[in-house]
Amino acid sequence: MKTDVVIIGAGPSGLMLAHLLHAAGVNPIVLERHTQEHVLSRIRAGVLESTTTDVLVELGIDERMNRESLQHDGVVFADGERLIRIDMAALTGRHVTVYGQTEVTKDLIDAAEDRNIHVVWESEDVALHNVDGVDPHITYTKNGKEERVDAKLIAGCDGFHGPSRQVISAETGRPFELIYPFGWLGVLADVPPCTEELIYANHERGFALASMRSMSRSRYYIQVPLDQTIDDWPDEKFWDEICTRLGPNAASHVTRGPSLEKSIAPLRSFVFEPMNHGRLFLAGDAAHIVPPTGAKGLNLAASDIVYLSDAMIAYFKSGDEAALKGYSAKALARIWKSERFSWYLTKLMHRFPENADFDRRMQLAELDYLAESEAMQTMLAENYVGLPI
Ligand code: RFL
Ligand code: PHB
Repeated sequence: MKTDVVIIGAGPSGLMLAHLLHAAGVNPIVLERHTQEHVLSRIRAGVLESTTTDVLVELGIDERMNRESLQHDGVVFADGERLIRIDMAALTGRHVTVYGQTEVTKDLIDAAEDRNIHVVWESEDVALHNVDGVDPHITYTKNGKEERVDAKLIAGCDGFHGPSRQVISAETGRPFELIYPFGWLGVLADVPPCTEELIYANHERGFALASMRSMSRSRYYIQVPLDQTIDDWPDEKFWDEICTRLGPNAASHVTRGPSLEKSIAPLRSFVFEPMNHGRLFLAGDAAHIVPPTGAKGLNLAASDIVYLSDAMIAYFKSGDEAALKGYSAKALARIWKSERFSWYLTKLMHRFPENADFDRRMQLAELDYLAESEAMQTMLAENYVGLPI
């Protein structure tokens, strides 16, 4: 097969890129290792910046999102007893949209079928060849048969563990990484949320987050040590802990119910520079990871794709190599700012095992300052709704 762009990975990055290219008359083929059902079974992000919703609106894939999503004008930070509300709408004139990554992905997959965008599900053993040579191509296996796709450009949208980043040698690319000494235990349950807006809580027992997918489906998280597993957290113990950490105000509104999903995710900050090599361009989790505090992962994937699709379309329309060359630097400028915000919020809200008592006093002083200072609230609101692209 021959195509303009081969995209590895049918997560949000790969699917958004495929749609934007297709809409501009550029031909993509998407290769995805898993089945559609598996891709849609992953419970991940829940908060969308306007950068992300704008892409869906531009593509005309916003009908269900407009109907089912929730608009949040504020976000709440808790320290023990106190709730500090940041009025994002008043401070920035903007809001965030609560609509799950699973729903975004489902809408993108359904629209890809309607628009005849070629997605090869269950493509195994994807391998990249000659990414900096004259005939870049991909090989993969489907139903036991080896296939080959020749493409002018390759997009590595294959997440943190995918093969794309691995073909960039240590002489050419450089990783920057920070691993945190805890993870997030997440629980999804069909119970009404305890609050209208998200609550990020700093408690002396550790971080907690009250989030939601709808007015009848809640998503809660707590910070846990890395040596624990979900077997350490039967439902009742989880509900007791989340109530303690959210504080009495929010806890009095928590509705308990059986967990639909329970998982532990490690926390990591990671950036790979540069985000391209030859004809290969990385986007989304393939190039960077943020800790989930601040909900930036999916939104960064969307902003990468805005930059990358513009550059690829300029290349196919007018042979413009400059836009392709500028992609990495342009994307990284925004990525590092989101990395900073996610790292900052993680440090402000979690209990770190070392020097815990002093750190907590610093955190409480900072939260106190946040409660009093409009300048500080504006910094937080501006970053939370998403920096301009
Ligand atoms: P994805 O979503 O990981 O998609 C990559 C796709 O590539 C496929 N793939 C391959 N395909 C073909 N051949 C191979 N060899 C392949 N290897 C991998 C994978 O099957 C997959 O379908 O990356 P993408 O598209 O860049 O999107 C990024 C977002 O998914 C990610 O940033 C967020 O979900 C991060 N994240 C969260 N972000 C938030 O903002 N809030 C959250 O609450 C939140 N929770 C999470 C998360 C990420 C998690 N991961 C990656 C483990 C929870 C988890 C568990
Ligand atoms: C979620 O709803 O899954 C969620 C919300 C906000 C975050 C992280 C995760 O910062």
